Amino acid sequence: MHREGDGSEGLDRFSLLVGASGRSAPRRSLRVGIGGPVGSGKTALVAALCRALGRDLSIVVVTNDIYTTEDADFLRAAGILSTERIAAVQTGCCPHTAVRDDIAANLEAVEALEAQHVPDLVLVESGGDNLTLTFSRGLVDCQLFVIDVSGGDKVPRKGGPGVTASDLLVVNKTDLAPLVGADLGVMARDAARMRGDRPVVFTDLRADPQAGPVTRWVRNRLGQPTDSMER
Ligand SMILES: Nc1nc2c(ncn2[C@@H]2O[C@H](COP(=O)(O)OP(=O)(O)O)[C@@H](O)[C@H]2O)c(=O)[nH]1
Ligand SMILES: [Mg+2]
Repeated sequence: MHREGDGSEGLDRFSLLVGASGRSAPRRSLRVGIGGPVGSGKTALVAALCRALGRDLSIVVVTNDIYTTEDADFLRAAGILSTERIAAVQTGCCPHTAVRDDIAANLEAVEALEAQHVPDLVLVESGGDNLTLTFSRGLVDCQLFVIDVSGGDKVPRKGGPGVTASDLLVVNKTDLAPLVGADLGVMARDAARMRGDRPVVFTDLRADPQAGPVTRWVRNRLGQPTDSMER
């Protein structure tokens, strides 16, 4: 991984990763879970992160769909990442189960990609679900929760662990706010009330296909400087 500084931030993350995985063998990747309701923009965000970070980081992606491999197929067709870096898990059950409770299929997919590609960054997209989805810390190191404005500005104050406890809350499709009468100020205020100090970013992936605020957050988690080209 390309990293500046004296390396201490990398060492911190390294030991954290060993602790988080509970495995004896160290790994160098940062595993990021991406959850949120169906259609909020999770796959679009995965594509944006690959677009923004794929030039100087090694990235692999695991998608989860309940009955299909649609998200993996979309990402492969988009050509942002080589196809062998994308694996699809077909959960056949509630998305929670596959990323929180019985994580065996996801862990197997992640570890196979890690063994083959030695990535810096592993993105695990959950199947779309309601506001209660969370990832097991045995599967990922941190998790993003993606909601969008199209259901109106009430979603952040509805709470649920995705909104309150995720490491980063992403409020996507801000371009649609005027069309549905969603007040972004209300969403920001409610999100801050529900989340305390945990960060919230607003994105319009149509206008910003590199998801600048999310890319900077991920770089920060990787211990990389964030004043680069995504700004
Ligand atoms: N207008 C608008 N559409 C978006 C944005 N982000 C994603 N979309 C669209 O929303 C739809 C669902 O996105 P997708 O990433 O598949 O959602 P997922 O089910 O959460 O993975 C797709 O048609 C995307 O092109 C955005 O910021 N603005
Ligand atoms: Mg998706």
